[in-house]
Amino acid sequence: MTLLDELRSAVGDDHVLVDPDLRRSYETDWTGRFSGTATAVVRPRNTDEVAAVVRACAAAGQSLVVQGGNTGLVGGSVPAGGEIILSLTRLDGLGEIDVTSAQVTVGAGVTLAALQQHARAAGLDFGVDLAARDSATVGGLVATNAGGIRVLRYGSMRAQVVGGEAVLADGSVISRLGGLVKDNTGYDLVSLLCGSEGTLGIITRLRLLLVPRLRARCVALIALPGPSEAVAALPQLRERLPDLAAAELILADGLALVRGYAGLPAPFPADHPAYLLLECAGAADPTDRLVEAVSEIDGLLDATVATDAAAQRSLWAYREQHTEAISAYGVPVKLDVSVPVGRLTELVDRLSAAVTDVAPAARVIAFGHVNEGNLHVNVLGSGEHAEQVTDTVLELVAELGGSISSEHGVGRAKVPWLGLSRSTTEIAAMRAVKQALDPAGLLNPGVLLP
Ligand code: FAD
Ligand code: 2HG
Ligand code: ZN
Repeated sequence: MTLLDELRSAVGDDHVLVDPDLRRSYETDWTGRFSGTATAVVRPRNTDEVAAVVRACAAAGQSLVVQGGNTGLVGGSVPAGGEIILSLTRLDGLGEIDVTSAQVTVGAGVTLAALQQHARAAGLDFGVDLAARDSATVGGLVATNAGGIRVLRYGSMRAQVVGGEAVLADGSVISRLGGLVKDNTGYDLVSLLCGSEGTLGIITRLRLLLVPRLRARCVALIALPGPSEAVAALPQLRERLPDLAAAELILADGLALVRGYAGLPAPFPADHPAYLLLECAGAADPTDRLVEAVSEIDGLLDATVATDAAAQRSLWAYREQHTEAISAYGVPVKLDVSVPVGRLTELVDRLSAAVTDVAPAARVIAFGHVNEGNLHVNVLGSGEHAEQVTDTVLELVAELGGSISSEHGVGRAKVPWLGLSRSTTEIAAMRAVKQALDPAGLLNPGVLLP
Protein backbone atom coordinates (compact mmCIF):
# COMPACT_ATOMS: atom_id res chain seq x y z
CA MET A 1 0.00 0.00 0.00
CA THR A 2 1.35 3.48 -0.83
CA LEU A 3 1.32 6.24 1.77
CA LEU A 4 -1.55 7.98 -0.05
CA ASP A 5 -3.55 4.74 0.07
CA GLU A 6 -2.90 4.48 3.80
CA LEU A 7 -3.99 8.09 4.31
CA ARG A 8 -7.16 7.45 2.28
CA SER A 9 -7.98 4.46 4.41
CA ALA A 10 -7.39 6.56 7.56
CA VAL A 11 -9.57 9.56 6.69
CA GLY A 12 -11.62 8.57 3.62
CA ASP A 13 -10.93 9.28 -0.07
CA ASP A 14 -12.72 12.63 -0.04
CA HIS A 15 -10.38 14.01 2.59
CA VAL A 16 -7.05 13.37 0.87
CA LEU A 17 -6.69 16.23 -1.61
CA VAL A 18 -4.04 15.78 -4.29
CA ASP A 19 -5.56 17.87 -7.10
CA PRO A 20 -3.51 21.12 -7.35
CA ASP A 21 -6.71 23.21 -7.60
CA LEU A 22 -8.02 21.74 -4.37
CA ARG A 23 -4.67 22.09 -2.60
CA ARG A 24 -4.04 25.69 -3.64
CA SER A 25 -5.80 27.61 -0.86
CA TYR A 26 -3.96 25.51 1.75
CA GLU A 27 -0.56 26.09 0.18
CA THR A 28 -0.32 29.87 0.48
CA ASP A 29 -0.42 31.83 3.72
CA TRP A 30 -2.82 34.69 4.55
CA THR A 31 -0.30 37.38 3.63
CA GLY A 32 0.53 35.83 0.25
CA ARG A 33 4.23 35.99 1.15
CA PHE A 34 4.79 32.30 1.91
CA SER A 35 3.80 29.34 -0.21
CA GLY A 36 4.98 25.86 -1.11
CA THR A 37 3.71 22.74 -2.81
CA ALA A 38 2.26 19.96 -0.65
CA THR A 39 2.22 16.28 -1.54
CA ALA A 40 -1.40 16.23 -0.37
CA VAL A 41 -3.81 17.92 2.02
CA VAL A 42 -5.24 15.48 4.57
CA ARG A 43 -8.35 16.37 6.54
CA PRO A 44 -8.94 14.06 9.54
CA ARG A 45 -12.06 14.51 11.67
CA ASN A 46 -10.99 13.29 15.11
CA THR A 47 -7.99 12.43 17.27
CA ASP A 48 -7.91 8.77 16.18
CA GLU A 49 -7.75 9.78 12.52
CA VAL A 50 -5.00 12.33 13.25
CA ALA A 51 -3.03 9.62 15.07
CA ALA A 52 -3.49 7.18 12.17
CA VAL A 53 -2.26 9.80 9.68
CA VAL A 54 0.77 10.62 11.81
CA ARG A 55 1.65 6.94 12.32
CA ALA A 56 1.50 6.34 8.56
CA CYS A 57 3.63 9.42 7.85
CA ALA A 58 6.14 8.52 10.58
CA ALA A 59 6.54 5.00 9.14
CA ALA A 60 7.16 6.50 5.68
CA GLY A 61 9.46 9.28 6.95
CA GLN A 62 7.01 11.79 5.49
CA SER A 63 7.04 15.29 7.03
CA LEU A 64 3.86 17.16 7.93
CA VAL A 65 2.75 20.78 8.20
CA VAL A 66 -0.05 21.37 10.70
CA GLN A 67 -2.72 23.84 9.63
CA GLY A 68 -5.74 25.33 11.37
CA GLY A 69 -7.46 28.37 9.85
CA ASN A 70 -4.31 29.39 7.92
CA THR A 71 -4.55 32.95 9.29
CA GLY A 72 -1.05 32.87 10.81
CA LEU A 73 1.11 35.78 9.71
CA VAL A 74 4.59 34.22 9.84
CA GLY A 75 4.38 31.44 7.25
CA GLY A 76 4.27 28.57 9.78
CA SER A 77 1.12 26.90 8.45
CA VAL A 78 2.17 26.35 4.83
CA PRO A 79 4.67 23.90 3.35
CA ALA A 80 8.17 24.70 2.15
CA GLY A 81 7.77 21.90 -0.42
CA GLY A 82 6.84 18.22 -0.32
CA GLU A 83 5.15 18.03 3.09
CA ILE A 84 1.67 16.69 3.77
CA ILE A 85 -0.62 19.45 5.03
CA LEU A 86 -2.62 18.19 7.99
CA SER A 87 -5.70 20.42 8.04
CA LEU A 88 -7.58 20.31 11.34
CA THR A 89 -10.69 22.33 10.53
CA ARG A 90 -12.92 19.23 10.71
CA LEU A 91 -12.08 18.80 14.41
CA ASP A 92 -14.89 21.21 15.16
CA GLY A 93 -16.73 19.62 18.09
CA LEU A 94 -18.09 21.99 20.73
CA GLY A 95 -18.49 20.29 24.11
CA GLU A 96 -21.14 21.15 26.64
CA ILE A 97 -20.30 24.22 28.72
CA ASP A 98 -19.58 23.41 32.35
CA VAL A 99 -21.02 26.50 34.04
CA THR A 100 -19.82 25.42 37.49
CA SER A 101 -16.15 25.46 36.50
CA ALA A 102 -16.64 27.96 33.63
CA GLN A 103 -14.86 25.57 31.26
CA VAL A 104 -15.48 23.85 27.97
CA THR A 105 -13.77 21.15 25.90
CA VAL A 106 -13.58 21.88 22.17
CA GLY A 107 -11.96 20.43 19.07
CA ALA A 108 -8.78 22.12 17.85
CA GLY A 109 -10.51 23.11 14.59
CA VAL A 110 -13.25 25.16 16.25
CA THR A 111 -13.02 28.77 15.13
CA LEU A 112 -12.64 31.53 17.68
CA ALA A 113 -15.99 33.02 16.58
CA ALA A 114 -17.78 29.67 17.05
CA LEU A 115 -16.27 29.32 20.53
CA GLN A 116 -17.30 32.88 21.43
CA GLN A 117 -20.86 32.25 20.24
CA HIS A 118 -21.05 28.96 22.13
CA ALA A 119 -19.82 30.58 25.36
CA ARG A 120 -22.12 33.60 25.01
CA ALA A 121 -25.17 31.39 24.56
CA ALA A 122 -24.41 30.06 28.05
CA GLY A 123 -23.98 33.54 29.56
CA LEU A 124 -20.18 33.33 29.48
CA ASP A 125 -17.48 34.55 27.10
CA PHE A 126 -13.98 33.67 25.92
CA GLY A 127 -11.05 35.80 27.08
CA VAL A 128 -9.17 36.06 23.77
CA ASP A 129 -10.39 38.05 20.80
CA LEU A 130 -8.80 39.12 17.53
CA ALA A 131 -9.85 40.26 14.06
CA ALA A 132 -9.28 36.84 12.40
CA ARG A 133 -11.96 35.33 14.69
CA ASP A 134 -14.08 33.89 11.86
CA SER A 135 -11.25 31.65 10.54
CA ALA A 136 -8.58 31.29 13.23
CA THR A 137 -8.96 28.01 15.14
CA VAL A 138 -8.40 27.39 18.83
CA GLY A 139 -5.65 24.88 17.95
CA GLY A 140 -3.84 27.55 15.96
CA LEU A 141 -4.41 30.13 18.69
CA VAL A 142 -2.83 27.84 21.29
CA ALA A 143 -0.02 26.71 18.95
CA THR A 144 0.94 30.37 18.41
CA ASN A 145 -0.01 31.50 21.93
CA ALA A 146 -1.99 34.26 20.23
CA GLY A 147 -2.56 37.56 22.00
CA GLY A 148 -5.06 39.94 20.46
CA ILE A 149 -7.08 42.80 21.84
CA ARG A 150 -7.96 41.53 25.35
CA VAL A 151 -4.51 40.59 26.71
CA LEU A 152 -4.71 43.61 29.01
CA ARG A 153 -7.70 42.03 30.74
CA TYR A 154 -7.31 38.25 30.42
CA GLY A 155 -3.77 37.49 29.21
CA SER A 156 -2.72 35.59 26.07
CA MET A 157 -4.06 32.25 24.85
CA ARG A 158 -1.82 30.29 27.23
CA ALA A 159 -3.69 31.78 30.18
CA GLN A 160 -7.01 30.33 28.94
CA VAL A 161 -5.77 26.73 28.65
CA VAL A 162 -6.64 24.29 31.45
CA GLY A 163 -5.83 21.12 29.54
CA GLY A 164 -5.50 19.56 26.15
CA GLU A 165 -5.01 16.53 23.99
CA ALA A 166 -2.34 16.11 21.35
CA VAL A 167 -0.90 13.58 18.95
CA LEU A 168 2.89 13.32 19.19
CA ALA A 169 5.24 12.79 16.25
CA ASP A 170 5.16 8.97 16.59
CA GLY A 171 1.35 8.90 16.57
CA SER A 172 0.93 8.41 20.32
CA VAL A 173 -1.64 10.51 22.14
CA ILE A 174 -1.34 12.57 25.34
CA SER A 175 -4.61 13.66 26.91
CA ARG A 176 -5.31 15.86 29.93
CA LEU A 177 -8.87 17.11 29.69
CA GLY A 178 -10.08 16.64 33.29
CA GLY A 179 -10.36 20.37 33.91
CA LEU A 180 -8.09 20.57 36.98
CA VAL A 181 -7.04 24.18 37.40
CA LYS A 182 -4.48 23.13 40.00
CA ASP A 183 -2.41 20.07 39.09
CA ASN A 184 1.32 20.31 39.80
CA THR A 185 2.50 16.87 38.82
CA GLY A 186 5.67 17.43 36.88
CA TYR A 187 6.25 18.98 33.50
CA ASP A 188 3.17 20.71 32.11
CA LEU A 189 3.19 19.17 28.63
CA VAL A 190 0.05 20.99 27.47
CA SER A 191 1.62 24.29 28.44
CA LEU A 192 4.72 23.30 26.46
CA LEU A 193 2.55 23.03 23.35
CA CYS A 194 1.41 26.67 23.80
CA GLY A 195 3.54 28.67 21.40
CA SER A 196 5.24 25.56 19.97
CA GLU A 197 3.87 26.38 16.48
CA GLY A 198 3.14 22.80 15.48
CA THR A 199 6.73 21.65 16.02
CA LEU A 200 6.19 19.43 19.09
CA GLY A 201 2.77 17.87 18.67
CA ILE A 202 -0.60 18.20 16.99
CA ILE A 203 -3.22 19.66 19.31
CA THR A 204 -6.54 17.89 18.77
CA ARG A 205 -8.71 19.02 21.69
CA LEU A 206 -8.54 21.72 24.34
CA ARG A 207 -10.06 22.31 27.74
CA LEU A 208 -10.50 26.08 27.98
CA LEU A 209 -11.40 28.56 30.69
CA LEU A 210 -14.32 30.88 30.07
CA VAL A 211 -14.88 34.34 31.56
CA PRO A 212 -18.03 36.19 32.66
CA ARG A 213 -19.99 37.76 29.83
CA LEU A 214 -19.78 41.51 30.37
CA ARG A 215 -22.72 43.19 28.73
CA ALA A 216 -22.09 46.82 29.69
CA ARG A 217 -19.49 48.19 27.28
CA CYS A 218 -18.20 51.57 26.28
CA VAL A 219 -15.65 52.35 23.55
CA ALA A 220 -13.72 55.62 23.15
CA LEU A 221 -11.42 56.82 20.39
CA ILE A 222 -9.17 59.63 21.54
CA ALA A 223 -6.72 61.79 19.61
CA LEU A 224 -3.29 62.62 21.03
CA PRO A 225 -0.15 64.53 19.96
CA GLY A 226 1.89 61.32 19.67
CA PRO A 227 2.58 57.83 21.00
CA SER A 228 4.39 59.21 24.06
CA GLU A 229 1.12 60.70 25.36
CA ALA A 230 -0.60 57.35 24.73
CA VAL A 231 2.08 55.51 26.74
CA ALA A 232 2.05 58.17 29.47
CA ALA A 233 -1.73 57.79 29.86
CA LEU A 234 -1.54 54.05 30.62
CA PRO A 235 -0.88 54.11 34.39
CA GLN A 236 -3.78 56.47 35.13
CA LEU A 237 -6.12 54.59 32.76
CA ARG A 238 -5.32 51.27 34.47
CA GLU A 239 -5.74 52.82 37.91
CA ARG A 240 -8.96 54.71 37.20
CA LEU A 241 -10.57 52.02 35.03
CA PRO A 242 -10.46 48.57 36.66
CA ASP A 243 -12.78 47.40 33.89
CA LEU A 244 -10.44 48.52 31.09
CA ALA A 245 -10.63 45.76 28.44
CA ALA A 246 -8.57 47.11 25.54
CA ALA A 247 -6.07 49.86 24.74
CA GLU A 248 -4.97 49.99 21.11
CA LEU A 249 -2.60 52.43 19.43
CA ILE A 250 -3.33 53.81 15.95
CA LEU A 251 -1.10 56.30 14.11
CA ALA A 252 -2.06 58.91 11.51
CA ASP A 253 -0.74 56.98 8.47
CA GLY A 254 -2.56 53.80 9.48
CA LEU A 255 -5.84 55.61 10.02
CA ALA A 256 -5.56 57.26 6.60
CA LEU A 257 -4.78 53.90 4.94
CA VAL A 258 -7.75 52.18 6.62
CA ARG A 259 -10.12 55.03 5.77
CA GLY A 260 -9.02 54.93 2.12
CA TYR A 261 -9.43 51.15 1.94
CA ALA A 262 -12.71 50.78 3.81
CA GLY A 263 -14.28 54.13 2.89
CA LEU A 264 -14.72 55.12 6.53
CA PRO A 265 -15.56 58.68 7.57
CA ALA A 266 -13.04 60.80 9.49
CA PRO A 267 -13.53 60.24 13.23
CA PHE A 268 -12.67 63.89 14.03
CA PRO A 269 -12.86 67.22 12.16
CA ALA A 270 -9.02 67.35 12.02
CA ASP A 271 -6.30 64.72 11.54
CA HIS A 272 -4.07 63.98 14.54
CA PRO A 273 -0.70 62.22 14.98
CA ALA A 274 -1.89 59.39 17.25
CA TYR A 275 -5.05 57.75 18.52
CA LEU A 276 -5.93 55.44 21.40
CA LEU A 277 -8.88 53.12 21.13
CA LEU A 278 -10.12 52.26 24.61
CA GLU A 279 -12.79 49.83 25.67
CA CYS A 280 -14.25 49.26 29.14
CA ALA A 281 -16.51 46.33 29.91
CA GLY A 282 -18.23 45.43 33.15
CA ALA A 283 -21.43 44.44 34.88
CA ALA A 284 -22.39 48.12 35.35
CA ASP A 285 -22.28 50.83 32.67
CA PRO A 286 -18.67 52.08 32.50
CA THR A 287 -19.43 55.15 30.32
CA ASP A 288 -19.21 57.88 32.98
CA ARG A 289 -15.95 56.57 34.40
CA LEU A 290 -14.39 56.21 30.93
CA VAL A 291 -15.43 59.73 29.92
CA GLU A 292 -14.03 61.17 33.15
CA ALA A 293 -10.74 59.25 32.85
CA VAL A 294 -10.33 60.31 29.21
CA SER A 295 -11.00 63.99 30.00
CA GLU A 296 -8.02 63.95 32.38
CA ILE A 297 -5.48 62.56 29.89
CA ASP A 298 -2.56 64.95 29.33
CA GLY A 299 -2.44 66.31 25.79
CA LEU A 300 -5.96 65.19 24.85
CA LEU A 301 -6.80 66.74 21.45
CA ASP A 302 -10.22 65.22 20.78
CA ALA A 303 -12.37 62.28 21.81
CA THR A 304 -15.47 60.39 20.76
CA VAL A 305 -17.38 57.82 22.80
CA ALA A 306 -19.64 55.01 21.55
CA THR A 307 -22.21 53.43 23.84
CA ASP A 308 -24.30 51.32 21.44
CA ALA A 309 -22.99 48.18 19.72
CA ALA A 310 -23.16 49.52 16.14
CA ALA A 311 -21.25 52.71 16.99
CA GLN A 312 -18.69 50.65 18.94
CA ARG A 313 -18.12 48.39 15.92
CA SER A 314 -17.59 51.50 13.78
CA LEU A 315 -14.86 52.76 16.10
CA TRP A 316 -13.25 49.31 16.28
CA ALA A 317 -13.17 49.19 12.46
CA TYR A 318 -10.49 51.92 12.44
CA ARG A 319 -8.23 49.50 14.33
CA GLU A 320 -9.37 46.08 13.13
CA GLN A 321 -9.23 46.90 9.41
CA HIS A 322 -5.48 47.63 9.48
CA THR A 323 -4.33 44.12 8.45
CA GLU A 324 -6.73 43.85 5.51
CA ALA A 325 -6.08 47.44 4.39
CA ILE A 326 -2.33 46.85 4.37
CA SER A 327 -2.67 43.63 2.35
CA ALA A 328 -4.89 45.42 -0.15
CA TYR A 329 -1.94 47.68 -0.95
CA GLY A 330 0.60 44.89 -1.45
CA VAL A 331 2.48 42.09 0.30
CA PRO A 332 4.02 43.71 3.36
CA VAL A 333 7.09 42.86 5.36
CA LYS A 334 5.11 42.09 8.47
CA LEU A 335 6.93 42.40 11.78
CA ASP A 336 5.34 41.91 15.18
CA VAL A 337 7.59 43.16 17.92
CA SER A 338 7.44 44.21 21.54
CA VAL A 339 9.65 46.44 23.63
CA PRO A 340 9.43 47.41 27.30
CA VAL A 341 6.46 49.76 27.16
CA GLY A 342 8.58 52.68 28.40
CA ARG A 343 10.65 52.39 25.20
CA LEU A 344 7.74 52.18 22.75
CA THR A 345 7.90 55.88 21.89
CA GLU A 346 11.60 55.62 21.07
CA LEU A 347 10.86 52.65 18.80
CA VAL A 348 8.13 54.55 16.93
CA ASP A 349 10.32 57.66 16.68
CA ARG A 350 13.30 55.80 15.20
CA LEU A 351 11.39 53.32 13.02
CA SER A 352 10.66 55.23 9.81
CA ALA A 353 14.16 56.68 9.47
CA ALA A 354 15.73 53.27 10.14
CA VAL A 355 13.57 51.65 7.44
CA THR A 356 13.94 54.34 4.78
CA ASP A 357 17.72 54.28 5.32
CA VAL A 358 17.80 50.78 3.81
CA ALA A 359 14.67 50.98 1.62
CA PRO A 360 14.13 54.60 0.56
CA ALA A 361 10.76 53.97 -1.16
CA ALA A 362 9.26 52.01 1.73
CA ARG A 363 6.22 53.09 3.70
CA VAL A 364 5.83 52.08 7.35
CA ILE A 365 2.43 51.44 8.91
CA ALA A 366 2.68 50.80 12.65
CA PHE A 367 -0.05 50.13 15.19
CA GLY A 368 -0.56 47.80 18.09
CA HIS A 369 -1.45 46.70 21.57
CA VAL A 370 0.05 49.59 23.52
CA ASN A 371 -0.30 48.19 27.03
CA GLU A 372 2.02 45.29 26.18
CA GLY A 373 4.49 47.44 24.24
CA ASN A 374 3.47 45.36 21.18
CA LEU A 375 3.91 47.22 17.90
CA HIS A 376 2.85 45.74 14.54
CA VAL A 377 5.32 47.09 12.01
CA ASN A 378 4.17 46.64 8.42
CA VAL A 379 6.49 47.83 5.68
CA LEU A 380 5.04 48.32 2.20
CA GLY A 381 7.09 48.87 -0.93
CA SER A 382 10.43 47.62 0.39
CA GLY A 383 11.01 45.79 -2.91
CA GLU A 384 14.27 43.87 -3.01
CA HIS A 385 15.23 45.29 0.41
CA ALA A 386 12.79 43.13 2.42
CA GLU A 387 15.57 41.21 4.17
CA GLN A 388 17.50 44.37 5.11
CA VAL A 389 14.32 46.01 6.36
CA THR A 390 13.63 43.01 8.60
CA ASP A 391 17.21 43.02 9.81
CA THR A 392 17.18 46.74 10.59
CA VAL A 393 13.87 46.74 12.46
CA LEU A 394 14.64 43.61 14.47
CA GLU A 395 18.15 44.85 15.38
CA LEU A 396 16.58 48.10 16.59
CA VAL A 397 14.05 46.16 18.65
CA ALA A 398 16.81 44.01 20.17
CA GLU A 399 18.81 47.17 21.01
CA LEU A 400 15.76 48.46 22.89
CA GLY A 401 15.52 45.23 24.91
CA GLY A 402 12.55 43.90 22.96
CA SER A 403 11.31 40.71 21.33
CA ILE A 404 11.36 39.91 17.60
CA SER A 405 8.01 38.11 17.97
CA SER A 406 5.47 39.50 20.35
CA GLU A 407 2.37 37.42 19.57
CA HIS A 408 2.45 35.98 16.01
CA GLY A 409 5.30 33.51 16.56
CA VAL A 410 8.51 32.80 14.68
CA GLY A 411 7.11 30.65 11.86
CA ARG A 412 9.32 30.60 8.79
CA ALA A 413 9.53 34.39 8.66
CA LYS A 414 11.67 35.07 11.74
CA VAL A 415 13.84 31.94 11.98
CA PRO A 416 17.12 33.66 10.96
CA TRP A 417 16.60 36.29 13.68
CA LEU A 418 15.72 33.97 16.60
CA GLY A 419 19.14 34.62 18.12
CA LEU A 420 18.23 38.28 18.68
CA SER A 421 15.64 37.24 21.27
CA ARG A 422 16.93 33.88 22.59
CA SER A 423 20.44 32.99 23.82
CA THR A 424 22.47 30.14 22.34
CA THR A 425 21.83 28.19 25.53
CA GLU A 426 18.07 28.72 25.25
CA ILE A 427 18.07 27.68 21.59
CA ALA A 428 20.07 24.55 22.48
CA ALA A 429 17.51 23.68 25.20
CA MET A 430 14.65 24.25 22.73
CA ARG A 431 16.41 21.96 20.25
CA ALA A 432 16.78 19.28 22.93
CA VAL A 433 13.02 19.41 23.58
CA LYS A 434 12.32 19.15 19.85
CA GLN A 435 14.76 16.25 19.52
CA ALA A 436 13.11 14.41 22.42
CA LEU A 437 9.57 14.75 21.09
CA ASP A 438 10.19 14.65 17.34
CA PRO A 439 13.59 13.01 16.76
CA ALA A 440 13.05 12.57 13.02
CA GLY A 441 11.99 16.22 12.59
CA LEU A 442 8.69 15.33 10.90
CA LEU A 443 6.50 18.08 12.37
CA ASN A 444 6.68 21.51 10.70
CA PRO A 445 10.30 21.28 9.52
CA GLY A 446 11.86 24.71 9.00
CA VAL A 447 9.43 26.39 11.39
CA LEU A 448 10.61 28.11 14.58
CA LEU A 449 14.06 26.53 14.98
CA PRO A 450 16.98 27.30 12.66
P1 FAD B 1 -2.67 28.57 11.34
O1 FAD B 1 -2.38 29.84 10.63
O2 FAD B 1 -3.31 27.50 10.55
O3 FAD B 1 -1.35 28.02 12.01
C1 FAD B 1 -0.52 28.85 12.79
C2 FAD B 1 0.60 27.99 13.41
O4 FAD B 1 0.04 27.08 14.35
C3 FAD B 1 1.34 27.13 12.40
O5 FAD B 1 2.67 26.99 12.82
C4 FAD B 1 0.64 25.79 12.48
O6 FAD B 1 1.45 24.71 12.10
C5 FAD B 1 0.27 25.72 13.95
N1 FAD B 1 -0.97 25.00 14.24
C6 FAD B 1 -2.21 25.30 13.81
N2 FAD B 1 -3.11 24.46 14.34
C7 FAD B 1 -2.42 23.61 15.13
C8 FAD B 1 -2.78 22.51 15.95
N3 FAD B 1 -4.04 22.13 16.10
N4 FAD B 1 -1.79 21.84 16.61
C9 FAD B 1 -0.50 22.23 16.49
N5 FAD B 1 -0.10 23.26 15.73
C10 FAD B 1 -1.05 23.94 15.06
N6 FAD B 1 -2.58 37.00 16.05
C11 FAD B 1 -2.47 37.51 17.31
O7 FAD B 1 -1.75 36.94 18.13
N7 FAD B 1 -3.14 38.64 17.68
C12 FAD B 1 -3.95 39.31 16.83
O8 FAD B 1 -4.52 40.33 17.19
C13 FAD B 1 -4.11 38.78 15.51
N8 FAD B 1 -4.92 39.40 14.63
C14 FAD B 1 -5.01 38.92 13.36
C15 FAD B 1 -5.83 39.59 12.45
C16 FAD B 1 -5.94 39.15 11.13
C17 FAD B 1 -6.84 39.87 10.18
C18 FAD B 1 -5.20 38.01 10.72
C19 FAD B 1 -5.30 37.50 9.33
C20 FAD B 1 -4.39 37.34 11.62
C21 FAD B 1 -4.29 37.79 12.94
N9 FAD B 1 -3.48 37.14 13.88
C22 FAD B 1 -3.37 37.62 15.16
C23 FAD B 1 -2.70 35.96 13.49
C24 FAD B 1 -3.47 34.61 13.54
O9 FAD B 1 -4.84 34.80 13.50
C25 FAD B 1 -3.11 33.85 14.79
O10 FAD B 1 -1.75 33.51 14.74
C26 FAD B 1 -3.92 32.56 14.99
O11 FAD B 1 -3.57 32.03 16.23
C27 FAD B 1 -3.69 31.52 13.92
O12 FAD B 1 -4.70 30.52 14.01
P2 FAD B 1 -4.95 29.54 12.79
O13 FAD B 1 -5.94 28.52 13.20
O14 FAD B 1 -5.29 30.33 11.58
O15 FAD B 1 -3.53 28.87 12.65
C1 2HG C 1 -3.57 42.75 15.01
O1 2HG C 1 -3.30 43.09 16.16
C2 2HG C 1 -2.93 41.54 14.44
O2 2HG C 1 -4.44 43.34 14.36
C3 2HG C 1 -2.37 41.70 13.03
O3 2HG C 1 -1.98 41.02 15.30
C4 2HG C 1 -1.21 42.63 12.96
O4 2HG C 1 -1.39 42.88 10.58
C5 2HG C 1 -0.67 42.95 11.57
O5 2HG C 1 0.51 43.31 11.49
ZN1 ZN D 1 -1.92 42.07 17.18
